[in-house]
Parts: sequence; structure tokens; C-alpha cells
Amino acid sequence: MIFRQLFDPESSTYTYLIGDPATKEAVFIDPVNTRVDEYLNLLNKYNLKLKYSLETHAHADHITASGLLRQHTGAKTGIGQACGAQYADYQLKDGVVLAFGQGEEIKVLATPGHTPGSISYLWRDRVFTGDALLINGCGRTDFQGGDPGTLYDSVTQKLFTLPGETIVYPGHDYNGRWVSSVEQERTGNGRLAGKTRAEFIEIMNNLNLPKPRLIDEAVPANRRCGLTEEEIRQDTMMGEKRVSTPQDLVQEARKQVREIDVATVKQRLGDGKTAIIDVREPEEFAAGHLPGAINVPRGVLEFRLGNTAELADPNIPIILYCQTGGRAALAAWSLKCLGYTDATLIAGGYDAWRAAKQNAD
Ligand SMILES: N[C@@H](CCC(=O)N[C@@H](CS)C(=O)NCC(=O)O)C(=O)O
Ligand SMILES: [Fe+2]
Repeated sequence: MIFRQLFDPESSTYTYLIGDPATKEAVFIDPVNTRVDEYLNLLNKYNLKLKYSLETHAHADHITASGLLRQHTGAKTGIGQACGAQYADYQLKDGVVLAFGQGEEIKVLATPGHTPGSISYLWRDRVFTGDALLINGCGRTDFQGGDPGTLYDSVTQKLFTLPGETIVYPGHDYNGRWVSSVEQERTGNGRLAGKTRAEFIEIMNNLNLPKPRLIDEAVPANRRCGLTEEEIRQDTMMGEKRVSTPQDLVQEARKQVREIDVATVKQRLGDGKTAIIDVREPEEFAAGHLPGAINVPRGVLEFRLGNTAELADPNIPIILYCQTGGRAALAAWSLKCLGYTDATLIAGGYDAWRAAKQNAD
């Protein structure tokens, strides 16, 4: 497996990348918005396709990159159901299992206390605890509906009952430590090991920490997957944005979807996985089309989804094209709005394909 623990020194946040080299599916946990280029480069480097961008909670000290990653990769965003983040794709509950890669599973553990919606993620022998459990510490409980008694119960009943050798990957560390284990924290955590619930509550109620610098900006933004109101509107509601010309509408669509070049299309043709959809009119299709393409004209695409076998699964890779790219951009945006996670278009459309072919001949 590909596994990276990344650090954002500005907020002392840990971000995790898990990737399956066989299927190329990947997951980010707690990405930070200022580092999105680094994440996209990593995905590119390993040729990974991001399936989920997950949060352990609505952070108070930094803004998530989940919404940006969703825009760039089509990943689904997930966060605890009690975080008040209604724009996330998945409102995660205790016990939910997120599948990715070849038989990989991430199990959601509700670990409220730092915030009511805080969750941890268990993957193989590793637990990503967010701010429920830090190394020799824990998240504070003095804002965002935090509650020390609830946090004590979460840590002692949910996290400390995992096998001792489970590796603990926290959401932050402010002292240069990277990793711990359940056993190490159960026996040595200064705030929790050997402490009664009442003692823990007493400690937590007397930390007297200064308020996080970004809290007023970060919490509302994180409830929108880290995006602005305007970005969310564009991200979720097709057609809401006023544009003056059809070309502007195509430009808007292009911002929402990915384009690939003809060389990449050639590599993916015949991989047995990708549906190639020609969204032009039947006469245009009849005059020449890509090998293996099926014709579903742009005007009827949405209504044919139910009876087009190639488009039955919203997670299959789809390559759309038209003559020059405009209709395909609108079609790809439409599919994205309908929950298709991997609809891309050919930059320059059929004209670009034909030009490349003529050059090669
Ligand atoms: N100085 C930091 C404060 C960070 C902070 O309060 N972090 C929270 C997690 S969101 C925490 O629980 N910290 C635990 C601690 O400082 O003991 C900032 O301004 O952002
Ligand atoms: Fe936090």
C-alpha cells in the first residue's frame, strides 16, 4: 500500500494518504486547503484516483482541502454526521465501513468529545484519531460543543479497547511526535492513563488555552467542505450561476470537470473499464467516431442513463466527447451533478482526435 503521513507546520496538522497500488484508489484524511497542490502532485505521482476525502471533525484551526479535492478529482467528501457539514457527500455514522481499493476497508468509530461530531477511522491496524486522542494528550473540549466527560468515554471505551498494538495516528502534534500506539497511550497518556473520569474532567476544565487563531473563519468554512458560499453554489447547483453567453456556460462547465488529451485517451481505449460516450447527433456519429464509442446525444443523455448499460454504474470511468468540446463539457458537468464520479472529456473533442490521427498517418 502507499501510505503517507504529511504535516502542515502552520497548524501542526497531520494529513494521511492511503493508496492501493493495485486499483489506484486512494483516500485522504484531514487534508489542509493550503496544501492542495502537494496532494494533487502526490496523486499524480502515484497515478492514484482519489475516492474519498475524509474529515475527523469540523476543524477549528485550519480549513480543509476536501472541497477542493472534490472539485479537482471527483472524490466524495465524508465527515461525522453530527458536524453540521451539510455539503459533505457522506454524513458518517459509527460503524459505517468505507470500501476502497482491493478489499480495503475503513471503519468509522464515533469518538465525540473534542466536538460532538468527531470520529476516528480504523484502517487495518491503524487508527486515525483526529483530535479525540493525541500523543500524550487529547483535543481540548472548551469550544465547538466539546465535552470532557464524553471525550473520556470515547477514548476509554472506543479507542483504548482496540488491540494494544494498533498504531495511533493523531490529527495534530505540537511537539514533533508523529505516531503512537494504543498500548502506549493507554498506559502512558498524561491526561488519561490511570485517571478517573472526574479527574480527567477536572484537568480538561483547567487547561486555559487561548482560542485558536482561525476558529471563527475555519469552522463555518469546514462545514462547507472548506469552500466559499459561492464555490459551494457552483459546485452543487448546476445552472444557478448567471452567465451571458452559451460560451460562458461552457467555460463554467469546464471549470467543474476534467479534460484529458488525445494521447491519454489512446492509452485508455480498450482498457475494458472505460465507457467512451460520443454525445454528438447521430449523423455526426455515423460520419466517424472513436473505436468502441457509443452514441448518446447530449440532448437525451440524462434521460438515457437508466437504459444505457455502459452508464449504469456512477463510479465507472467515462470519457465523453463531441466535435470540439463544448457539448461534452456540459454533458460531463451534468453527469457530475448526477453523482458520476469519473466523467472526463477529450480536450478539443473529435476534431483533436482526428488531427492527432492525421499527424500519425
Ligand atoms: N495555537 C493554535 C491552537 C490549536 C488548538 O487549540 N488545537 C486544538 C485542536 S483543533 C487542540 O485541541 N489542541 C490541544 C492542545 O493544545 O492541547 C491555533 O491558534 O490554531
Ligand atoms: Fe480540532
